[in-house]
Amino acid sequence: MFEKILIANRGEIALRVIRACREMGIKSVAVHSTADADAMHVRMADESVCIGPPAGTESYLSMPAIISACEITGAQAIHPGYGFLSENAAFVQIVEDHQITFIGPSAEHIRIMGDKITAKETAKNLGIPVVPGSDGGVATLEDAEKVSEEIGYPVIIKATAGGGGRGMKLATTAGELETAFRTARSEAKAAFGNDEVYIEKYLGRPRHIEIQVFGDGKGNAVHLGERDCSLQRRHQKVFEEAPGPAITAEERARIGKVCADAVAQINYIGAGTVEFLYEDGEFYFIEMNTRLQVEHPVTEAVFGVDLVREQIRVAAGLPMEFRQEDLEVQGHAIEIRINAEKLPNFAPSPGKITQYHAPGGLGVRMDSALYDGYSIPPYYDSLIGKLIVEGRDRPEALARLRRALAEIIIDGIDTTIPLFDALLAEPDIQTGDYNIHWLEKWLEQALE
Ligand code: MV4
Repeated sequence: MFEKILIANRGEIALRVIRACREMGIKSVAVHSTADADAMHVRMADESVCIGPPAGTESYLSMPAIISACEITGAQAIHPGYGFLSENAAFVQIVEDHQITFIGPSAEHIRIMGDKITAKETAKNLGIPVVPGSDGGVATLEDAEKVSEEIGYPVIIKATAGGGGRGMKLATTAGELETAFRTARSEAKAAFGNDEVYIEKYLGRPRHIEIQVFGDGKGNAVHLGERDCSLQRRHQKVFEEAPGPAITAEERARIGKVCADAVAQINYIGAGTVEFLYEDGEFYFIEMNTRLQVEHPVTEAVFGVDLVREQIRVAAGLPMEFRQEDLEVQGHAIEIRINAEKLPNFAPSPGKITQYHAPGGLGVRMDSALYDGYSIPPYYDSLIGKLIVEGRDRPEALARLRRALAEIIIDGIDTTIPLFDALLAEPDIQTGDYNIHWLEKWLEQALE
């Protein structure tokens, strides 16, 4: 096992990894920008190294600075968290060239899944159901017309180098195809330096359902059910839950096995998430994320596992601590993302926290790097906390969420907490009757 791990991240996810390290008797090294000298992850780690100025590009994204920090401190492995360098194949290669272990998948698997066409083709070949569409890239308007006629309108045009909703264009009818195709290509070129696009049948009112998978890199893999992450604003998740309110135990077992078998076939190592659109009882693969996700705690809650501990174990060459037959959903968990943002426009709201009080009690987990007197710097993501609640069933989890929200105190800045008080009063949220468009539609009238 590693003696020392460097965490190439900040905020709540850095704390999450430091906590797993401490429980495993592993020393932790925090890295930080000059803006984060007083951050909680620096205080909580065993050691820390300043790696650059405030801008993420010059600190948390600086590969030489992070490799140097490993060499200076003698850290044998790097945990990337999410975001920053977590899905950067070139970084994984450089880490390995320095005889340091990257706690995550191989550079090759990250590369495959980072290219959305290769990802979809790979998924299809591994037996995962995909959205009907073009086989690979579509280079000409004629090809775009041909594919679209075959699959039927509406169609969606997506950038190969995109993902997470960036660079998508909808064509509802044949008349809209030319403009959509040309716009998608030029926007993809401008945003990603790659104008390749592909076409899919557009699904009108799906849910976003993602399957948590985990591999040992030696041909063994399990699934840990699904999360419903349909409640999103501008492709940012806001509220996530496990299990999905619309998914049956039979569906979970079936699609879960398909995903676990797929990643086992490629000797996938560590945590991964297979993303689907789910409509009328069918799953359609859209993307795979090769990292630990922000919303992993809801899966941890209902399966009773520590995903970060398992990531560290398999990276060290040890077996997973669970087998598929031991993994059963128990109860219900919900996560809400608390951002330092001012409603109704979600404008960033950094600044000094004059008072912080975390909620507690049965079934409540608050993952946050806040503390009294902390100043949230303006340079990074606005996520400042994740409140995760669990109950024996969905109504109990919802009741606990309402109760925990009433306990939280975050003073000195604006947060998205009031959004959740309003959201929890909605009958559709109480029954779980929502899809990927529900939140944006609701926001149009709820927060004027
Ligand atoms: C789609 C779609 C409808 N049909 N693909 C957006 C993010 C990216 N991961 C995939 N996205 C979508 N792909 C087809 N064929 C609708 C979306 C989409 C969406 C997906 C998940 C969660 C929120 C969303 C919001 C708008 C559009």
